[in-house]
Amino acid sequence: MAHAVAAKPSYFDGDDVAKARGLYQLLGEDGTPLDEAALAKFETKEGRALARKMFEAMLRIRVTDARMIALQRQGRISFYGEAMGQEAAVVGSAAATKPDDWIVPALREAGVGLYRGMTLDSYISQIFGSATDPTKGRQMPCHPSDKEHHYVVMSSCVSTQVPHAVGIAMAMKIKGDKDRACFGYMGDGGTSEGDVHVSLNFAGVMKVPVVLICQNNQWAISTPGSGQTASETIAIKALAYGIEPLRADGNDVFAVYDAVSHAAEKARRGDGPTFIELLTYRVSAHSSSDDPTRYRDEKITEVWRHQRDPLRRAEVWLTHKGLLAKGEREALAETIEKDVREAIARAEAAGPPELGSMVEDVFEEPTWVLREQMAELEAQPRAKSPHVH
Ligand SMILES: Cc1ncc(C[n+]2csc(CCOP(=O)(O)OP(=O)(O)O)c2C)c(N)n1
Ligand SMILES: [Mg+2]
Repeated sequence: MAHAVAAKPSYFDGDDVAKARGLYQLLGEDGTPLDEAALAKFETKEGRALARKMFEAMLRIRVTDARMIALQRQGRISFYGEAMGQEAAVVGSAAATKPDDWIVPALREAGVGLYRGMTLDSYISQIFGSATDPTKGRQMPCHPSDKEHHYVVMSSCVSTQVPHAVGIAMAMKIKGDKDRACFGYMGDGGTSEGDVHVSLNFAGVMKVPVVLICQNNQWAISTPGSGQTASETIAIKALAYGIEPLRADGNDVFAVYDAVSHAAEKARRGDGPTFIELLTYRVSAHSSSDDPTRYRDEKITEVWRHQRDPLRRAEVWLTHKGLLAKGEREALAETIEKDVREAIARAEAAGPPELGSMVEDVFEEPTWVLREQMAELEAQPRAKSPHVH
């Protein structure tokens, strides 16, 4: 039974400076509830289903990432970037999107695509660049896209996705789209790019329906947050552009969902942009090509890996509420692992795309130059790819 909770002022009712300096949290580091009133929405019938779904989605990222890193180490894929430690920021924000919205991700948001319905087969085929890859092996691994679910391919050039997101939101506004928003992601490092500031200015002036999300994982490859900005917080930068700043604990999936929902509903009502800083930590290396032991104190990483683990935090609450039974996490992880392994087997069995597909899709018919080059290429002995077995 719901018990009376003394009304306390909501974080969202604070002034913008307080929001930019604060940190919205619903669960403590050990999973204990900090705000029963705000958490009550996850205890209704739909709320409970959502809480479970978000936990499963976080676990899917954790399990998939571990498998992909293993494949990279075995030489079966060329490259991978994990989202370990950032699963709550990814999933909590994904859960606040609606099917009609558009998503313009940065490096760590593949889980947003998966949450929205991108299949594991599509995701994994795109990592292999196999014949089943909808983009025909033309992207680097970890640059997935999913047209059906409005998940735009990640742009490798840091922060170019931010003007893209603001531009899409501007198009929505011009077209008079109702009840729709665009979500643009970036990292902490990305906020030092000029693109972000130009975009924030434009979004503020034009009041476009955009939700800009910065996953502050405190590292940009080897550059720490202290080397990135002299600002008190990242969220506070939005104030200069007349944009509402929010700052939430990125390892608290419920706080992330609430903060991003607040921004999304505002955008869908036509009340303009929001900039959200999600404070988290990059527990993994930057990518499979990086060794963080060379530039950071991994004792700090261990604190984030264990004490501040976003999955454990949600798991404690879910278990306490009877939404997750003993041993269920392990059973779920096993099912996900099986699904991932099967999708890997299918992607590998499909082999690489047809050589001829290289010249498709640019011209209606490949030009004579392309046909000639293709004939020459086909006549060459084929070197075996180190990534195809
Ligand atoms: C314009 C540009 N500059 C540099 C790079 C190389 N680069 C790739 S990721 C990255 C760091 C990004 O850090 P951050 O924005 O914090 O995102 P994170 O990797 O932490 O998710 C850099 C410098 C790039 N891809 N594009
Ligand atoms: Mg970063």
